[in-house]
Amino acid sequence: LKVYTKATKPFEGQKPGTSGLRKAVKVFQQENYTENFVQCILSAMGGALSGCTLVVGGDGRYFGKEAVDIIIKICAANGVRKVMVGQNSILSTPCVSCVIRKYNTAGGIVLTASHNPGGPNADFGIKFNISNGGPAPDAVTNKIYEISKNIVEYRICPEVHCDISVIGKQEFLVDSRPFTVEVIDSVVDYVEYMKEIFDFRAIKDLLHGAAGQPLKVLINAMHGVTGPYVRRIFLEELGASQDCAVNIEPLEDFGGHHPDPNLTYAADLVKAMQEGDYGFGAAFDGDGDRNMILGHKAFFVTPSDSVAVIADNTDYIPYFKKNGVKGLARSMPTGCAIDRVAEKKGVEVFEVPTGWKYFGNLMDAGRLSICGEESFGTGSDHIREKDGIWAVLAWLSILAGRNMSVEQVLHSHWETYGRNFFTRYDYENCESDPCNKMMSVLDAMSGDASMVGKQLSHGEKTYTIAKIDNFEYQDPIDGAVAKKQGVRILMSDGSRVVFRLSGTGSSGATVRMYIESYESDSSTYTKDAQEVLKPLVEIALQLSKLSEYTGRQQPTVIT
Ligand code: VG1
Ligand code: CO
Repeated sequence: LKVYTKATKPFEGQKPGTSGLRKAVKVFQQENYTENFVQCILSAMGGALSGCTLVVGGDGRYFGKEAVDIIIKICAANGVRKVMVGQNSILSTPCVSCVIRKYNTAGGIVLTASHNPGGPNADFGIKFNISNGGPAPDAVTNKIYEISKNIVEYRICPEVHCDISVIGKQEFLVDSRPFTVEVIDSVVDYVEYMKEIFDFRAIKDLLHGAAGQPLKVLINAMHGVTGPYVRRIFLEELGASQDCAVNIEPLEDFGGHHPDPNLTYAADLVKAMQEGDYGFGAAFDGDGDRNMILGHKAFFVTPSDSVAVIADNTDYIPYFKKNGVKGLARSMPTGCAIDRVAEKKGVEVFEVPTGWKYFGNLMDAGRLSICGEESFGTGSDHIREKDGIWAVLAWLSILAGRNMSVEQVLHSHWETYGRNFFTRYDYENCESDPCNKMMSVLDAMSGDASMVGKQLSHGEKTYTIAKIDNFEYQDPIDGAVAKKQGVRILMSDGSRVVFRLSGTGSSGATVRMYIESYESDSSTYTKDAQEVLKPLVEIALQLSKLSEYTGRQQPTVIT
């Protein structure tokens, strides 16, 4: 088959954000747009490209199959030896990470816009993962972006036609070199790995009530990619009844919803849990790396607590019993509950910028075992992505091991460590210019020494600013520096306010405001986080003049 070199022109803004390039489907459908970006990814691989194997798959959203077709043709023309692609293009983000590591490939391309809606009028995304299975670090994504600004041509082999619905190998000769496309089962490798990490027998006993009452679970895949994984693991392996799993058919538009597991967008799960028939509920995002955990009657586990609880209960997970727990970490805006666990256990704890790519080096260096983000991301060094199904299996292992309900586990955690109350306000799709202005005003504040010691009051509550900065991180392993990762206002009592702009939106600006406060008085533990944090929320809104800049009186989403 022949390779063609096609002339092209650069597109503006092919700059990967927090997690890949995310734009409207219509943007990706422009002539040469997707081709350009894929060529830039491959070109950025440099000497590692020729003869390599790449993994390709995605969350099943609209335009995914077209993108797989383009990627295969461009890989063939660029000297890639083999592409491993999920059947019908389906691979969850954690599964891509798992497959890259298992087969030692040079990396992978993930077709997803994660929690953003899908469909012809919604979003698409392309993300590159490196050979450790994790999202490409800034140095790589910057290189991709630089190449995209000057691209003049791409290489493509249009005659490579593959049927990605049939598992197995298809062989081609491209410019007289062999090229293989291997269509792989979307779930097998991942499921095998989960069975190594967890004690499936113990979880099965919990669900079937071997030691008392059976635990009824409700798993909502939100029509994202986790459906097939949920079916195989929960229905087939663990023998849960059919009504325990809902929305497990992946849909190209996720049924028209935001596939985002939080209290707003997973409202149907919350409602079903409130009715009280189920003891455990969970939902995942479009690409399967996020999770939300609920207890009986929709008792909400804030993700910052979830990761702390898992870190505190590793005795019930065979993987950690075998490998030990080396260190813990969270992203900067994430609540600090896990820091207290690290302190008690005498292990290192790291605070990194938002985005899973910042955890990878620490894991590769053997210094990090468990980490999480407030944005419903939880995971460990078993792979290099956050992992929704893993989080649910971890929780079920803990419930089985401790013979407690979700709520009891949380209360026991707070009794030991105190409670880090946490909330996040999202103002989605605001106008960019005023939001940038607000951030630059906050940035200026963060450099103003006179802010320190300033007292801020609302009602009965007064906070004193102990430190204010725009978060900067130096990677302890390779020394790379990430600047301006969000304005942090640290109060003298340990409470925190953080402002940053989202890096995953496809248009406009999304402002995120994160509020945290620590309480060690056990009479507060059962209080509603919104009530406890209200004064600090008001103070943060006043200080930032958020309503003036965004024109919004209310956030789009509160978690
Ligand atoms: C958001 C979250 C961040 C997460 C990222 C990717 O980024 O805040 O914690 O890592 O999404 O998650 P941002 O820049 O919009 O705040 V996923 O599941 O969308 O790949
Ligand atoms: Co995701």
